[in-house]
This record gives sequence, C-alpha cells and structure tokens, in this order.
Amino acid sequence: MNGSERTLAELGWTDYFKQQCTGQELEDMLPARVVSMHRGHVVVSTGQGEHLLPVADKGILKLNEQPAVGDWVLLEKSTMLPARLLPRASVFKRLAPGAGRGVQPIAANIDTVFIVSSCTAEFNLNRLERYLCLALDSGVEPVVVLTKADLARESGGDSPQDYCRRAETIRPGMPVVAVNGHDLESVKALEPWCRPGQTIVLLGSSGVGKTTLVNALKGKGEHRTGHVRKGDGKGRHTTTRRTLHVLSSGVLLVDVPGIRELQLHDCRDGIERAFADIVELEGQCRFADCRHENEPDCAVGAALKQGEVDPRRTENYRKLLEEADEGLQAASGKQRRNAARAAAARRRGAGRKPAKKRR
Ligand SMILES: Nc1nc2c(ncn2[C@@H]2O[C@H](COP(=O)(O)OP(=O)(O)OP(=O)(O)O)[C@@H](O)[C@H]2O)c(=O)[nH]1
Ligand SMILES: [Mg+2]
Ligand SMILES: [Zn+2]
Repeated sequence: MNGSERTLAELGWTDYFKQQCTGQELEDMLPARVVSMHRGHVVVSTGQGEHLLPVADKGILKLNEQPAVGDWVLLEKSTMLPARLLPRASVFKRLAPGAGRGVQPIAANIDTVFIVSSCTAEFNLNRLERYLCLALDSGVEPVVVLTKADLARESGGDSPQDYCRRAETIRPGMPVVAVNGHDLESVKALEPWCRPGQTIVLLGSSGVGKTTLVNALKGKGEHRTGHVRKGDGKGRHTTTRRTLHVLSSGVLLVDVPGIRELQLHDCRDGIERAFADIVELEGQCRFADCRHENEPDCAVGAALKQGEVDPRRTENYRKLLEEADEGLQAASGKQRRNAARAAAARRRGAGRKPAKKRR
C-alpha cells in the first residue's frame, strides 16, 4: 500500500462482503483487507490506515480461520482487534511444502489470475496446466501472461507469437498475452483485466518477472527484482512475502513469491475443468476404471490414435489426478473430510453426476 487513503470499494469491498455482515457488525466493526503476511503478524488496511495484527500460536487472534492476503476481516472499532474473517468469494490453495502438509491458502477474494510464464527455456505446458487446474478449482478464469517477449528469439528461435500459440492449446478461448515487462507500452496489453477494484493474483515460477510486471503496471520501478542470469534466462528469487499492491489505476495486484514447489491439493474439480474434453471421452470408455492403455472400447485410446487428443495432455492429466489424490491423502484427517465434503457439495450444487471411482 502506498499510504494514501482509499475507500473500501477501492480496496475491493463489494456487496458480496457487505451482505455477510449483520447490521450490528456494520455499526461496531470496521472491515479491513489483509495486504501482507509476515512471520509474526499480518498487516490489514481499512483504507484510512494500516494496522498490524499479531498472529497467535494457532492462527490469528480469535479468528475463525487462518487469513491469507486478500481476505477481509472485521475489526472491533473499540479495540481494533480482529473479530471475524468474512467468507471468501474465491481462494487459491496449495499443499504446504514439507512436513505437516496442510492445505495452505495463497490468496483470497481474487477476480482474475495471471498465470505468469516466460518466452524462455522456463516455458512448459505441463506447468501451465498445473496452474490452470489451480485457478479453475477456485472458480476464477485465468489469463496466461508470457513475459520476456524480448528474449524469445534468443532461446530457441521461436517468436513471442509462437509461444502464445503453444500456450493457447491448453485451453480454447483462454487469453494469452506476451509482454516485455520492461516496456510500459507492451504491458498495456493487460489493461482489459486491470480495472479499478479488481483483484488480480500473479502466480508463476521464481524469476519469470511477476514483480517486474507489478512495477510496470504501477508505471515505476519501486520493488526489488532480481537479475537475469545469463544462459538460462532465469532471474534471482527476490519476493519474500505475499503482498497486495493497490495501484493508482485502482487495480489490486497480489504479488506472490515464486512458487518453487507448487503441489496440488485436492483440486480434482479444477483438473476436471481443465481437461473437460478428456473427461468427456473417458465417460465413453467401456470400463469405468479404464486406464486408456489397451482396454477394448477405450474412447480415449481411439481419440489418441486419431490424433484428436494430445498424448502429452492425456499423460499430464493422469499425473495431475494422481498428485491431487496424493495431496488429499497427505492433508490431515480433518482437512481431508472438509475438502471431500466441500467437493461433494460443489458437485451437488452444479447438478453433476457423482465423480467416477478414483483410480
Ligand atoms: N528481458 C526481460 N527481462 C525481464 C522481463 N521481466 C522480468 N525480467 C527480469 O527477470 C528478472 C526476474 O524478475 P522478477 O520480476 O524479480 O521475477 P519474479 O517472478 O518476481 O521472481 P520471484 O520474486 O522470485 O518470484 C529480473 O532481472 C527482471 O528484470 C522481461 O519482460 N524481459
Ligand atoms: Mg517477485
Ligand atoms: Zn479408456
């Protein structure tokens, strides 16, 4: 945050959040948005100023849930202590790395996700699909932003347009934009999504140029970025905490440190959306537990033979499903039950058939 005053609407407050509050709460409490997370505290903004809320051993003081950047909390006007975290319109989660392996919220109440990759050797369709599943699981449509368009020709001879065309194959109709993060004119291509009050999260590997993009969208270079290493086009890891930036244009950007190990949690819904064509074919296989290897009447196998589906996508779909199932098992018993219950409720809500047996 720049320190200047904002209205709640400028911070992304909408009727969706207001409707979650009782009349009494609207009188006695102040809504505040989580703008950054630190080791011992979180920083929230009411628009009039920023407040530091200490984090207790288990979650923030009294709060019902662990907050994430972008969350809205209600602060008691008399004490300025947090009372309640408001239900989220959307949340991006991942399986926490290392021991414990709980599901960790990355950012909340997001309108658009920029999946950031680059026109360099880092570009990888399987990785883009991984982010796509995560985005679709939270119900938010992604935009793929390919940075370092100026370096495209250096690493392999493909043009930025070639990179865009390859990225477009992972989801028909998904916007894909190539930019040079150092060129403010080029970054203007992202304006259609950067509307006032809209919250955008930037997800992508370390060094792809997320912070550089935030700076370019701000129109100035005030946040530290790393240097591109010669040879592999990678940058050095510099962003160390998730931060919500409120730009003068009114857009809210969440810069996330490069996610080295983006492990899928139980985002089976997102995977099924990202690979809807393959899921549909699977429904036509003779056996419900078909592995699409050599089984008779295998619709996926037939489509592969006809060249109608990409073998890489089919293989990545299978791998991501397996990983999500492992993620589900790795999460603690309570989280596992909650995730399964929420997924079942979502499926019921969408009027869909029950999920097929897990393989
Ligand atoms: N040539 C070129 N360099 C870029 C571009 N975008 C970013 N860079 C450089 O790439 C390096 C890494 O950029 P950052 O913005 O720090 O990357 P990041 O994604 O924020 O990285 P983390 O904070 O580690 O997640 C920096 O040296 C940038 O100057 C671009 O479009 N073209
Ligand atoms: Mg960064
Ligand atoms: Zn099959």
